[in-house]
Amino acid sequence: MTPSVKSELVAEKSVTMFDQAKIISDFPILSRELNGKRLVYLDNAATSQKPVQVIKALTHYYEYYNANIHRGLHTLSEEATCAYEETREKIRDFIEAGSERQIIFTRGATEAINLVVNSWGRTNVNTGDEIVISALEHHSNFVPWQQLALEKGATLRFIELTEDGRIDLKHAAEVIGPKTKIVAISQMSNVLGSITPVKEIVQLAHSNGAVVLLDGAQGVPHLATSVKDLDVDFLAFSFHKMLGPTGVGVLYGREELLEKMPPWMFGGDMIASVHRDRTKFNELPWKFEAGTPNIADVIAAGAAIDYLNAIGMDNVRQHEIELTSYAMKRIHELDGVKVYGPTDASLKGGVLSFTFNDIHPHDLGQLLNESAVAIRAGHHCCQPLMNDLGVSGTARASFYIYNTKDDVDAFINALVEAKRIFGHVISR
Ligand code: C6P
Repeated sequence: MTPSVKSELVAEKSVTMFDQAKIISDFPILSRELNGKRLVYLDNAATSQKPVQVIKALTHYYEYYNANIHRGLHTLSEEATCAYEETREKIRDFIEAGSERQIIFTRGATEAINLVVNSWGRTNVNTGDEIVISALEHHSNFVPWQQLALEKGATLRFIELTEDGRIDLKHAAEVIGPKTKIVAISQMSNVLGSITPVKEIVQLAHSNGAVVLLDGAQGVPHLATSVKDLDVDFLAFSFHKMLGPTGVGVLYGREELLEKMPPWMFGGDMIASVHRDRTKFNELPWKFEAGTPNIADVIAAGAAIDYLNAIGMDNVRQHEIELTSYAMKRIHELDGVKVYGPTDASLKGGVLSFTFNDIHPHDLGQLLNESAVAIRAGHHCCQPLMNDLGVSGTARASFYIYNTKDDVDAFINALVEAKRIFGHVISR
C-alpha cells in the first residue's frame, strides 16, 4: 500500500482508546440480521470479525497495486513488497521481537507449529527425549508433537490441570526435567479460557535446558504479548482471530535457533543461489517462506495490527474481563448450567464453555442460532481434554472488542428460549 493511501484509510476510520460505538460501526457484518433478529456474534475464539479498515486494505491491494513481491523491479511490485514487509515490522513491534528476521509468515498458528516440529523437532528430538505439552492443548499443538514422538521414539508427557482447569505448576515442576527437549504450551485455552503462567513455565524449561514454544492462537489476540518479557523461544499465532484475514499466521523464533534450523519447504524465494548439485538458502526470515506468499492477506493483517494498537491491548483485555465477569454472573442465574474452567474472570480469557441441562451442545448451538446468537459447540479440537472433562463436547461463547453486555443478555435470553423449546420438544 502506498503510504499516502494508507494514512487516508487510517484517518478516515481511526479508533482511539475504547470507543465501543465507534468500534461496532467499523464492523459491517455486525449490522446483519438473521431470522429478523440482530446478529450476536459470540464465536470469536473460532475466528473474529473484520473491521472495514482491514477489508479495505485487502481490496485496495487488489484494485491498486496487485503484484508479486521480492521479484519485479516495476512500481507495483515495489509497492507490494514494501507493504508486505511493513506488516512484518508491525508484528515485530507488536510482540516486541528484536528483529524482523525472527518473524516468519505462515498460513496460521497450525502451520507455524508444524514448521517447528518438522524443522527444529526433526533435527533436535531423539530417542529417549521428552516432549512436554499440557492436558488442555488444541490438536494443532498436540498431534504434531505426538507424531514426532512416535517417529523418534521420544516420550510425550503432559502437564495436568488443577480442579478449576488451570495449568498445574506443581505438576509442571515434576514433569519438566533434564530429559525435556521442548515444552509446547498454549498461552490461553480455547476451551477453558485458562491463561498459562508462561514465565514460570519458561523458567522451569530453561533451567532444564529445554526450549519453549508458546501457542498464542488464543493469547496474542487478547493479551498484550511481549516475547522479550516472556522469554519464549517460539511463538505461533493466527491473524484471523485478531481482526485480520484468514490464511496468515506468524512464527516468531529465537534467532540462534532459526539460524540453525533447516528449511521445511523448498522453492522460490527461499533460495540465495541454486546449482545443479546444491542450493544455498536465503537468509532469515525468507529461508522459511517458500513460494509466492499470501501477499494481500499479509498486507491486510498490518491493518489489523494498526487497529488493535489504536485501541490498546490493555483496553482489549480490560473490556474482556468486564464482559466475561458479567457473562459468568448472568449464566449462573440459570438452573442446570455447568461452566468449565476458572471462575475468576481475571484468570481467564473471554471464553465461556458450558453445558446446559441435558441439551446436547450441538442442539444448543442450533437453537441459539434461531435467536441469531452464534456460538460454537463440540470438542473444539481438544478431544483429549474433553475426555478428561468427561464430556463429548461443550457449548462455547467467546467474546471480543465489539461484544457488549446487550450481547450477553441476548445470549442468556436465547438460552432460556432454548430450554423452553427443548422442554417442549421432549414433553411431546
Ligand atoms: N482454535 C477454535 O474454535 P489455526 O486454525 O491454525 O488458526 O489455529 C489453531 C489453533 C491453535 N491453538 C489454539 C489454542 C486454538 O484455539 C486454535 C484454533 C479454533 O477454538 C478453531 S478449532
